[in-house]
Amino acid sequence: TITYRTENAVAWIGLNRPDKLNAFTRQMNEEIEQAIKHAEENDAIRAIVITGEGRAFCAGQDLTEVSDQTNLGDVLRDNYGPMIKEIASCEKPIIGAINGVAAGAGFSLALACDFRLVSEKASFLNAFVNIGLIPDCGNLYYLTRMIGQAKAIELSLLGEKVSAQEAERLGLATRVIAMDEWEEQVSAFAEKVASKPTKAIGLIKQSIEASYHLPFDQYLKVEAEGQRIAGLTKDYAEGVTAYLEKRKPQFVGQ
Ligand code: LHQ
Repeated sequence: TITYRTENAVAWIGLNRPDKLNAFTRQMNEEIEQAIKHAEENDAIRAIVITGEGRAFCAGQDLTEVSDQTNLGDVLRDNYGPMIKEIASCEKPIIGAINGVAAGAGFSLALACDFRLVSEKASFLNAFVNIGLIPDCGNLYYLTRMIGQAKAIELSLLGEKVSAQEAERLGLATRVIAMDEWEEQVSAFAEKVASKPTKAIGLIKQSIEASYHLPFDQYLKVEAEGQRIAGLTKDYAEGVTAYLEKRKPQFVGQ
């Protein structure tokens, strides 16, 4: 239900149920989790792209797989939890290449990424309320932080489509990309991110996350520990040397 390929230092994960707008099945949840794990374990990979095959990014849970008898709490805990936690704890940068509509848990998946490159024909839909459910998979955790409570409430309670342009105004989109430049620009962005000091990126992500739930003095301890680790990397040594030699650094991700 997904495609996986690597090119240079980038792992490409494609959600691959195009005739169902890449709606999630349990199998797809598991395959995404495994693919992220696989990319994380491969030292040669320094950026991960998640995108959708066909016209959609992801329409959320496949609604033909769940009924009103299904315990949705268990579905979240068992099917989605491991996938979302894998993404949230991933030390490598994850780029959501939002090629088309991202609805329900597909919207949540987009929010869990570090960047959202948004096609001009894409849209976001917090669809849950339209079927009597609440946003899940960390959706409100991310959304309130990204766009503030007022807009998060608006999107979640009204359940209306947000266009790519509106997403950019709200701060949801890293950038909006014209359709005729889509593949080239997404690749160029992914390659750029992959050329950065990968260990520092992982530590920056951890620090941002820690900042939300630690008192300041404890946050400073996390920061000092992160900087200790960053200071031991080859990329730090290269960064300083390149600066002093007035040349561009060649980071290796170690
Ligand atoms: C679909 C779906 C879909 C199945 C389109 N399922 N077939 C929920 C429960 C359990 C626990 C965990 O948490 C969750 C998380 C969730 O994600 S709940 C929210 C689930 N998602 C939705 O409610 C969104 C439903 N879909 C839509 O609102 C629309 O399809 C969107 C806005 C995504 C796209 O609209 P259109 O571009 O007009 O396409 P379409 O509606 O014509 O869909 C094309 C086909 O895909 C169609 O099948 P068909 O056989 O008629 O061609 C749809 O039935 C199918 N499809 N989403 N979630």
